[in-house]
Amino acid sequence: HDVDIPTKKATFGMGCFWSNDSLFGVKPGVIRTRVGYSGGTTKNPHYRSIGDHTEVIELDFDPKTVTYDDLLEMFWANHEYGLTTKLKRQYQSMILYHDEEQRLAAEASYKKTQERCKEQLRTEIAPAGPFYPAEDYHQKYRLQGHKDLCRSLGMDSAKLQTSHLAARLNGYLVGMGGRTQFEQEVQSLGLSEKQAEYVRRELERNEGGGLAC
Ligand code: MHO
Repeated sequence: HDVDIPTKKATFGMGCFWSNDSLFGVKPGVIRTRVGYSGGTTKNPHYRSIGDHTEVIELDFDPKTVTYDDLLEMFWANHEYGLTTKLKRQYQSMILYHDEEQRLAAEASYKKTQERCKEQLRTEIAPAGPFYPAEDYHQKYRLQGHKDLCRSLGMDSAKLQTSHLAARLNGYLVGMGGRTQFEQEVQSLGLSEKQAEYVRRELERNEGGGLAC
């Protein structure tokens, strides 16, 4: 199951990338997600040798359904951006923009947020440079916890980064997105009745729960 429409990219550093993958993966208009390392200069970073990079999430979104401003709002509302404690470079709060329009929107949202905050923001805003996808086991981390489901869907390492269904399930399975949205799109996701029932059960079981990392 693939969604083939024109998309734009967005890249954010918001702490541990597992939970951000779930958060954005169920957002209407977000088509695909992948997690990785960016924002630094080290060549070929890995989780255990991240160098000066940061954990980031990269999204392909449909700008007709969700705007970059909507995504920025999610950015500010869903992470600890290091106001009072200095964060490790691995968890640096970061917006990596892909064009001039994104740069202006990012800077405006920073300014707006700073006006509400007493502390100096430390969020970094920089042009998107090389993005290094994280190891397979970090992609759709929450979905990968459901081994039988992954097997029945034929989730291989490519699909973990390119499948719209994978992005959605990675959120629904931890209770994000909500039952109403799930029912609205379950037909188009192409799940079997048995798979849909399984996801529904997990969604309900986890709804409203926190997203520990
Ligand atoms: N608590 C997790 C964070 C992982 S996140 C991908 C760990 O220590 O492995 O940074």
